[in-house]
Amino acid sequence: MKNIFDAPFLKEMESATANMYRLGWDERNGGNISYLLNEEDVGEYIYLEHIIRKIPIGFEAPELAGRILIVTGTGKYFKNVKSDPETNLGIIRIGKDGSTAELLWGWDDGGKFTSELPAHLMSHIARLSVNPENRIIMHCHPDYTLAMSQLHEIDEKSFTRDLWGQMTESIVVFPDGVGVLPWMVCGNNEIGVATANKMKDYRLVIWTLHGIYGAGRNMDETFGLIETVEKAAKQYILTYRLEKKNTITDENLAELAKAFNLNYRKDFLDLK
Ligand code: 2HA
Ligand code: ZN
Repeated sequence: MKNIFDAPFLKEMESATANMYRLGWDERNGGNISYLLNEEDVGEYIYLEHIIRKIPIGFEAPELAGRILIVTGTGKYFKNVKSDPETNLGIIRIGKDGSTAELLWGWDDGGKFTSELPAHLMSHIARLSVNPENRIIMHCHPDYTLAMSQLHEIDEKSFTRDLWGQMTESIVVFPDGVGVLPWMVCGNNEIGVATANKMKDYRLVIWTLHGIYGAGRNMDETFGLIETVEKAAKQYILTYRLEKKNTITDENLAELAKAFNLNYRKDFLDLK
């Protein structure tokens, strides 16, 4: 067996949580990440037949039965993951029944997975149905995205258009736009279903007055999506209600889409 503390997937979780904390996206126990792993990769580091504990998930995810994920823990702080991954993270396998998490490693203080596991698993199922290569679901509370969600109407077309309009890179990074949910109670199946429904069309979903969900094939892609939305939201806030001398027009966005061969949400632009 190789040393789990050298596992690339563990290092990716450590650096993602450390970076997110450093950027102020994950105060206290805010935020959560789940990462679908390949059985062969995990099997090099832990015995897959050794189940430490079985933890009820609270809903059924038969689509993910047998799948293994590394997940942040409930009540755990992102700032502490790097110095103590075994307490703050867990590796779980979804049991054959689809409603039990088999703990294979981690949460050595008796802890368990994030309270947002329903939203994560349902989002994985939704994203996998669109892109079988999707492996990451990431949630956090970035400042400017949160501030923008206080000021902006809850409308996917205008929210996306306003993010795209802040800077040239936006439409290039997220041509599929952002989904937006109204304020909801978090941590339950209802918000999980609502998030997963949006995830069928978007890799990014804003939770109004709470934060953002991102999905991607790997950690960099997912992190980069959220980072780019947050940067655009920062521009929105920095220039809010100020007189703008220069703007990106719908025609400019269409030019960008052509130049970068983007498969973008054409219905989000009003082209003449
Ligand atoms: O895990 O961010 O949404 C803490 C949260 C809940
Ligand atoms: Zn949250």
